[in-house]
Amino acid sequence: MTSPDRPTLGVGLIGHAFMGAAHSQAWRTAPHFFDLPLRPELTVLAGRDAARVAAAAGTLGWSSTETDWRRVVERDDVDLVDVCTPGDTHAEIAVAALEAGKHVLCEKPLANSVAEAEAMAEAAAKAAARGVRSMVGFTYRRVPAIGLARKLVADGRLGEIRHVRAQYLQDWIADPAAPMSWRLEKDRAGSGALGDIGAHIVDLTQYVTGQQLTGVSAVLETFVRERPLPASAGSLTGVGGEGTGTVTVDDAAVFLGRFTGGALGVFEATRFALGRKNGIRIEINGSAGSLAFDFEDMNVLEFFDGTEPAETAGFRRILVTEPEHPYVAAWWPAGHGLGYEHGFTHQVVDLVRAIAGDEDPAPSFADGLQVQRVLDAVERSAADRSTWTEIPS
Ligand code: SOE
Repeated sequence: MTSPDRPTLGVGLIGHAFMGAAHSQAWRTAPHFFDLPLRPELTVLAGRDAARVAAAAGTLGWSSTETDWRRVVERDDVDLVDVCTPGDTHAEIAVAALEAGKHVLCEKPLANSVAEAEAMAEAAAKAAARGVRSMVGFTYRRVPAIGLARKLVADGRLGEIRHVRAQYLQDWIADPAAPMSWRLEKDRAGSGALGDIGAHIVDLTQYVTGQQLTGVSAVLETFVRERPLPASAGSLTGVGGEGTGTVTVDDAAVFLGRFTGGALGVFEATRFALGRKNGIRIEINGSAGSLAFDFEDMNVLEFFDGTEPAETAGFRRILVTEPEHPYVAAWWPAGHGLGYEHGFTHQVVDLVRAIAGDEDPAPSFADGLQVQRVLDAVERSAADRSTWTEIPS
């Protein structure tokens, strides 16, 4: 619990759809469960439609609203700008906020292109020299089982990493009648399954292994090219609009990669895996052990210790709900488990502590840029039908 006499951190959130709601609950909840050095205040929520943003502010707990994000960046009672808009606006908002001296949390992927991400990373580096901090929202890093996986690798429990297998599986557009959304428009989202969910498994595998991808070979596919327009903008499900729209992004991305430490990676990101709702599956095989994670069973990490006698060795199901596990002590008694929203809460906790401690939070905009370079290499490899595409460092 954060003491009421801690200095405040005025937050301005831009965007109030799915991610805006997830971030709102994190800003609301974090100070109640964690002892934070600054007390976040839900100062202002921004959205383009006055009636919709007012309704969202009431539901999500924000004290005021704006219909122009520029007003949020200008306001003296805002210390931090949280960017939860589609990717085509990330660079403009984040750079303006950093230049105005506001800390920034920006949803992933960092940008829609490498050029935008470079500008953002440059603005972040300049701002950091003035004590202004920035972070990109690769939220799943903050799942306790992922934190434990990273620790096991860093402690050498897996030995030398040989194989990295990663899938991000959803099915929300497997039905050709599922409506258009901004996530299916290249101009707004940058890419499809690749940037929306593939970016997460690129970040997660690099985070857990402590290694970076050096090159890729990829294929992308768009299975359904025309879709009905939605009843309302931003709706992921409700059809009912007039006519159809053209899908201009990939529906699925599959690629091979090689990591700095020599490990081989196999990646699959798709929204067409019928029955898989939010399956983030990661399996890593090293010379001394293996581990496996599936977000659909997110409180569990499977670990195989190759040093155990063959007679009794086997994958062990670790219930990652002990107070010794990352973040867990702040929540419930052992065995009671955490959910999707906790990753967002932990993200806020780490960001606020970094700001107060005058440290650069991770993942930084530079980390976001590096992931953007991987996504770009995947797109170039798929477009060229080339065998191998290097990722510039
Ligand atoms: C949609 O595919 C989405 O909301 C992603 O954009 C998020 O990053 C992921 O957490 C859940 O799925």
